[in-house]
This record gives sequence, C-alpha cells and structure tokens, in this order.
Amino acid sequence: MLARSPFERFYKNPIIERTDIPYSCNSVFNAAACMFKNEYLLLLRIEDLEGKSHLTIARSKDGVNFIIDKKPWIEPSHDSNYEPYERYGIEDPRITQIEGTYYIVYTAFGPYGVRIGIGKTRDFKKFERISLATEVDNKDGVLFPERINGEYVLITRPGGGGQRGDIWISFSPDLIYWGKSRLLMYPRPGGWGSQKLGASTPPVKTDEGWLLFYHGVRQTAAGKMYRIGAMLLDLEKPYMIKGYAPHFIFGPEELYERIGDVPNVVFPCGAILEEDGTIKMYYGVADTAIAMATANVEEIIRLCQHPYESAW
Ligand code: M1P
Repeated sequence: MLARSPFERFYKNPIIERTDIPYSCNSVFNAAACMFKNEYLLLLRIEDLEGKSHLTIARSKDGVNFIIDKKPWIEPSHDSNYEPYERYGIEDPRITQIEGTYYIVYTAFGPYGVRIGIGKTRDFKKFERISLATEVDNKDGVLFPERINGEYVLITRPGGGGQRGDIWISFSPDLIYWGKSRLLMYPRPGGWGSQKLGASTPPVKTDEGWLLFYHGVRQTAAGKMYRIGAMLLDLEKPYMIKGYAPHFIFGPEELYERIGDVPNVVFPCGAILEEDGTIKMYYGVADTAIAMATANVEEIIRLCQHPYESAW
C-alpha cells in the first residue's frame, strides 16, 4: 500500500496525556519544541478545569520520554498591559531561538478575541513579555530563527477570530512594531484546506529554503478536519513561496487523532531537525494529548517542488 504521508508515527503515541500531568487539568496538547542544554524541551499547552490554558515545561533526553514540571511556567498575565488580552488563557506556543535567546510566540485569548503575544527567555526560568504584536483576530504566529536583512520576520493568521484565515508575513526592527505585511497563502477553494490555513511550526532553514509546515482546515459534514501541508520559502525573500506540496502531507488517521475533545485534529507547534536529516514533529491530537512523528527532511523538500502560482 502506498503511504499518503512522509511521516512515521512514534509507535507508543501519544507521548503525553492528561494523566501524565502532575496536577489536575482537562487536557494537554499543541506543544512548542526546541533543544535546550542537550535536552528536548516541550512547552505544553495545558487546559485547566475552567477551560483556560497555560504553559508548562517538559524535558526529555530521548525526545519521547518526558519529565513534566510540577507547576505551570507561563500563566495569563496580571500586568494591566496584558491582563485584558490574556484573561481567557494563553494558547498554542511556538519557540524560536535567535542568538541564544528563546522567543516564545503564543496566542493571547481574552474578551476581545485572540491576538499574538511575544516573550523571551534565556534559561527557561525567567520569562519576560515583549509585546502583543497584533490586534485581535490574529493567531498562529511563528517567528523565523534569524533576522533576515536585519529584520525579525513573523508569520501570522489574521482573519475572523479563527472562522477563516489566510497566512500573512510581517517584518519588524524590534519585535514590537510590525509592518510591510503581505499575504503569503490563502485557502484554496475546494481543497483540503479550503476553510482556513495557519502556520504550524517555526520555519526550519534548509539549503532549498525555509521549510514551513502549516495546517489547513476543511469543513466536512462531521465537523472540521485539520491536516498539515508544507511549503518552501525563499531564504532571502521569505514572502516568496519557492514551492509547495499540493497535497496534505499528514492528517488524522489513528484513533487518538480522530477522537477527543475536538475530533480529527493534528496540530503541530514544534519541529526539531536532527543532524541526520530527521525531523521530529510534535503535534497535538484531537485537542486532548501530544504525539510525535518523524520524517526525512529531504523527502519533504522533494514534495515541495510544485510551483505555487500554478495552483490558483
Ligand atoms: O480545535 C482545533 C484548533 O482550533 C484552533 O486552531 P485554528 O484557529 O488555527 O484553527 C485553536 O484553538 C487550536 O488550539 C486548536 O487545536
């Protein structure tokens, strides 16, 4: 049988479930990932019993067996500059390392809607907020791992508070003021991501370009179906799509991806490229647990050779 995905699931998925968390919660999903001091570090989105999310650190030597902190690390802020915008929780983190600083981009959720928050740490102890980078109705922010032509580069998903969405790219001298925004990709009518798109994991640098995983949502008779696509962005002009995979490259198949608080959801927020070319993708499953799958980066790049323009 021909595989429909370059990814291979870890045989003991899911790797982290609610019962692994050392305190009461509803669920754990959509974790950011990075390497820190020779360990895999996940920043878990944990939804508490009130329905609000916070972020908790988990560490591992092998990338699949994690030791989870006994208490949350980042919780909704009490600072009056942030509190109204994080009152309902902080969600879906992504981690990007630039010159020894780890930037954490997250979705701030409050009574006015969702917007993108950015903070930083150097040691995963002290966390300092930098900015709320967008107004409301924007989420799925991923920061590039280096400045390009002197500017920070952020991909976001403005649009309808999550009801619809295109992928945009913006630039900033300081992580506070963002501009020169351009549309990168929009949902393709009738396709696997026809309702909305959103960046999934921070771009990974390859010789062929920035590899970006993104999710696409299709409205089906049974509800929304979240799947994953891939595109390659130009290294110097990251607003240009060099190529993409016209088909989704990963989607819900296993029961743990199909059944949960929100069924049929795979939602990566972290991808780690190993020296041997293996990508470890950490993804939330059905808004209920965390799983891991691996793929060869060259194989994914091969799938991204389709010219973008010809699709529309
Ligand atoms: O329930 C599926 C996902 O829905 C939202 O994602 P998006 O707005 O990008 O479609 C988020 O709430 C996400 O956390 C959740 O996994």
